[in-house]
Amino acid sequence: MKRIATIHRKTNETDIRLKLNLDGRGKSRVATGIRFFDHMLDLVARHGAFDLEIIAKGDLDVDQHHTVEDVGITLGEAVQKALGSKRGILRAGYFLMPMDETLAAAAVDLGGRPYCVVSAKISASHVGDYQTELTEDFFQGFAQAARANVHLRALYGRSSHHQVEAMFKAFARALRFAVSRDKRLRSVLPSTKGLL
Ligand SMILES: [Mn+2]
Repeated sequence: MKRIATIHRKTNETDIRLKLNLDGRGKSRVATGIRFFDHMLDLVARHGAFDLEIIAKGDLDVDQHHTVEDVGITLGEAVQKALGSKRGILRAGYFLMPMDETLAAAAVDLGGRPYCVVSAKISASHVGDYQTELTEDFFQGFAQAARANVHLRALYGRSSHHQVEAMFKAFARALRFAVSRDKRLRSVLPSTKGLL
């Protein structure tokens, strides 16, 4: 069964079209109107080995908040949809991602409990054209919609660009593990509760 999802999410603030293949080759086509954010989403596809298409039209004349948060929500919805029953997946994953002087950690659990913690002290208010603080809003949106635990931390670093980027890369690689399938566990639900 192909683990793909196509989502069109439209509100008064944003209009987002997203296609996801969890078993892709890292190909992406992303246009959100925020160049640095496009760069981060391209990374999510490449480091997660997903195929990802996102066309987002948001009210950037207000600010970037709605667009970034809603892309997070839409990506979370797509992961949830593409995973289906979640039978046979590893369910949880973590990654420690260095980027030059920066180190970031990510842990993801697709166990059905939405919760997000982002811990980073980033000095720049903007990286390129992107409002740095929205990184947390993106991952909050993702965690709620994917019903996932997402914990992210920039442990240290100098460059704000590197800190944000290392967190996105760590997240993508942690998620890549969490959605991976183990043939041996093909029909097994990775929970003793019997529901995910
Ligand atoms: Mn970069």
